[in-house]
Amino acid sequence: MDTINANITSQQAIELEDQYGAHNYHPIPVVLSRGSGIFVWDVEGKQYYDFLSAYSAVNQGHCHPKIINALIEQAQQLTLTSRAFYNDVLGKYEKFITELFGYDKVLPMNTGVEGGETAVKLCRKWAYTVKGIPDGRAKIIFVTANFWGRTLAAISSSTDPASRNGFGPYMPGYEIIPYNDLPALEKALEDPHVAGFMVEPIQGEAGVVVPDEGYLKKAYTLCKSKNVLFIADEVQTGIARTGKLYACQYEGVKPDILILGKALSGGVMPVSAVLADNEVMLSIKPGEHGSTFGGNPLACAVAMAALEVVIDEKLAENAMGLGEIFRERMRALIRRTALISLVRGKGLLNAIVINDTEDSDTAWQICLQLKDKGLLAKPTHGNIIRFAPPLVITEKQLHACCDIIEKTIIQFDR
Ligand code: IF1
Repeated sequence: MDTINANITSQQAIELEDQYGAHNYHPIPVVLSRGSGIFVWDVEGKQYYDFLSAYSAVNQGHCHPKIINALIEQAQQLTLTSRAFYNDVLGKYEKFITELFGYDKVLPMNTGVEGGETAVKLCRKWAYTVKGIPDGRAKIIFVTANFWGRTLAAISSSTDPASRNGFGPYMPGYEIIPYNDLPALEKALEDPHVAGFMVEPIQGEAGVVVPDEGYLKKAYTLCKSKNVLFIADEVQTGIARTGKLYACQYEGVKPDILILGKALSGGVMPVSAVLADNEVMLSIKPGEHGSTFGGNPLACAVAMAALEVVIDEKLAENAMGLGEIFRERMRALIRRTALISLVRGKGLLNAIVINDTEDSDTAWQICLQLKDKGLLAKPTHGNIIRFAPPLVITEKQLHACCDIIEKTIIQFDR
């Protein structure tokens, strides 16, 4: 087939996807063929700053040499054994990641949503075998505008019509309360059948929504007072993105179950992990949960390298410092234009809110103009743009990017 090896134009690539791929996405019209660090290039060779980082999966930058080397070296040794046999990398990785995050045990999975599923299953199993909730009655509390993936268990907790509608029937055993609402949590926790509370420390999909200071700490304390597991979905906020190794650290909260994904592999392959201490983790017994690929040697080698890069290159510290600069630049911009009203976020997970309605296409139009000026970002909802560059960005580069954003917003014209 010619199309497989021949170089194609952006237009041809878009047409192929349109004709042969399911229409479950609506991408920004740019066709990327190469990435390095904070940059990606399209098939015509145009260079862009990547301000999405594959939804925070490439925190370490595109094709980080240390991670790619780990991938290549391990790929030449052994890629997959299944968990029917031991392999010589999994144990090393498990020791490394549990010591780094301070947990007794890890359960390795692949995608973020599998991490969430694992957490929910683990929580239910713990509820029946340790907490003593009657079988089949365990309840897990979620919050409005949560996002943890596309499986039926995940969309059953969703309040977003696009994610949820038309895919029923839905999974029972959930209760949804408003985000950032401690009295609502306190009330929901009165039900003795509540087993867990699952929350993103900063809501990504919702548009980088940061809860009030103290919310996570207080929510954790409330959960503890009712012997309810506090489950943190740090698939997007974890791995240094918000300026800490994981975002709950801002409030000194150690979740009972911590879910990681995305940048755990530096964006090289799907690698997720669920961390918990023995009392929780050992409630799942052999044969009760797993995955063909979870804990495969390739993933383990890649994840160790990806975590080492985060530590060696001080990516959390960089995200923390540069995040302050980014938000300050955006606040200066807000004083100059009526087009944007707000910047919010932590570390290098930020968003600006456009002064327009949620169903407008202003954010989309701005993103198209940013693309023309060499910066890629994606709208979330009609009036929010998320800015999340790889954490290896330098201060000088960040200023150059803020210049592009500033110029685009000031000149914005539809
Ligand atoms: C898509 C947004 C981001 C996540 C959190 C678990 C998962 C995700 C907090 C599941 C995934 C994604 C998936 C991606 C779009 C996306 C997203 F646009 F919806 F808002 F990142 F911000 N927990 N987030 O954010 O991880 O199974 O995908 O590995 O197209 O669905 P996954």
